[in-house]
Amino acid sequence: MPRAKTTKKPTRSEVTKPRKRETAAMPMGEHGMRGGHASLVERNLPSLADSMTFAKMIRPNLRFLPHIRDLRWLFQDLCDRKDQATLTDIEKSRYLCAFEMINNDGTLGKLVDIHAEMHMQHTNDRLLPWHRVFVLLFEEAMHNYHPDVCVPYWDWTRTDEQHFPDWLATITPTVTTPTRTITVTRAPGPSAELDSITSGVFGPSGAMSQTTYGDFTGPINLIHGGVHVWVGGTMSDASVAAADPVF
Ligand SMILES: [Cu+2]
Repeated sequence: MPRAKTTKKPTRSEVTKPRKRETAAMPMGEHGMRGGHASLVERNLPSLADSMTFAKMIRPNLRFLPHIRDLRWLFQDLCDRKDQATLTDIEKSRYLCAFEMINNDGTLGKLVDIHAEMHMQHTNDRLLPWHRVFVLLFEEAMHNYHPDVCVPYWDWTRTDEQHFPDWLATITPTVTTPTRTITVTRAPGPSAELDSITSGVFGPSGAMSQTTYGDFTGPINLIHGGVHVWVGGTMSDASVAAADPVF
């Protein structure tokens, strides 16, 4: 019996070809990508520059409106980075919606693969700046769908937040990257463990008592790794960790 015709997987060159075309067709700054980091987004996630969403479509048009100030809620320049425990139900649902959208359009998968690559971004001084740019790209991708969404922080040093965030507990997405499919799993540890990691932050020789960046990043790397391991499952493996929305 002849084998059923299967869809041919694109070769690497077929996958990378449109990237060149997109970059050439979309000069920096078009479609309302703002200022300096437009090129950064384009370079790393060219499909973002090429995609067109409602939020993006109205952004450049509204720039010329005299009452743009009344629309600040839609076009905030900087993110109001809130404690995840203080988010309203609307803020949580918008965040989850934007997360799902960038998962569906493939952007999240690309970011997960970038994080899995070797950029020397862990266990050294590059940890904080590298991940700051990574979160910026992640946030910019979500702004494609919800311009007012900001990545919140989880203050696991607070006694009342020393547990896995409730609103994310049931969110275990399957993320398809350009190279694999990842289904998020977790195995959070006991609260007391987060409390002991906290002593590395505020303790006598903890991260916050350091006075130079070099001295600060040493303990921060250990603390950061400790929380990844505490969450467990996907988060405890750097090659897949960024697929978990708690990341
Ligand atoms: Cu990382």
